[in-house]
Amino acid sequence: MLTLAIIKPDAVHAGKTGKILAHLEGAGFQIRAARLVKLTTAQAEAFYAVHRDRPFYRSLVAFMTSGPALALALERDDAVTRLREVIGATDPAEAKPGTVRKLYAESKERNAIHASDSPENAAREVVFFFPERELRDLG
Ligand code: FUP
Repeated sequence: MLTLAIIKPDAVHAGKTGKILAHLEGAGFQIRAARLVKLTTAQAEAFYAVHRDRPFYRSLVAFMTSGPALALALERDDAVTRLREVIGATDPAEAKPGTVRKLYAESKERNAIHASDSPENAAREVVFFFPERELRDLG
C-alpha cells in the first residue's frame, strides 16, 4: 500500500531531508517515487483545497510555495496509518517523543512533513505528484 509524504520547505531548507528520509526508511517505508518540487500557488491551493475556508489557508499556501519540497510515494503494510503515527501530531508541541514532527518541526505551520490522512486521500495525493505510469514502471 502506498501513501504520500511531503518533506516540507522548512525541513528541506534547514538541511533535515536526509535525517527524515533515514527516519522513514528506519520505520519500514520503501521509497517508491521521489520528486523535488517547488509548488506554484495554484498547486498548493489545489492540494490544500479542503482547508480553503480556514484562517491559516493563505499563510499555509505561502509557506508551501516558499521553497523546494520533496514529494515521496512511500510503501509498507498499513502505510497510511503507520506514517501518521511516525510523523506525530500536527503541532510539534503536541507530538509524541520520537516522531518526525517532534524531532524536526519548527511550528504548527512549519511542521516538516505532510502525510496523507486516509487511503482515499493517499490515492488522490500520490497521483497529484506522480503519474500512475511512473509508479507502474517501477515494477
Ligand atoms: P495534518 O494532517 O497533521 O498535516 O494537519 P491538517 O490537515 O489539520 O492541516 C494541514 C496543514 O495546515 C498542517 F500541516 C499545517 C497547517 N495548519 C496550520 O498552519 N495551522 C493550523 O491551525 C492547522 C493546520
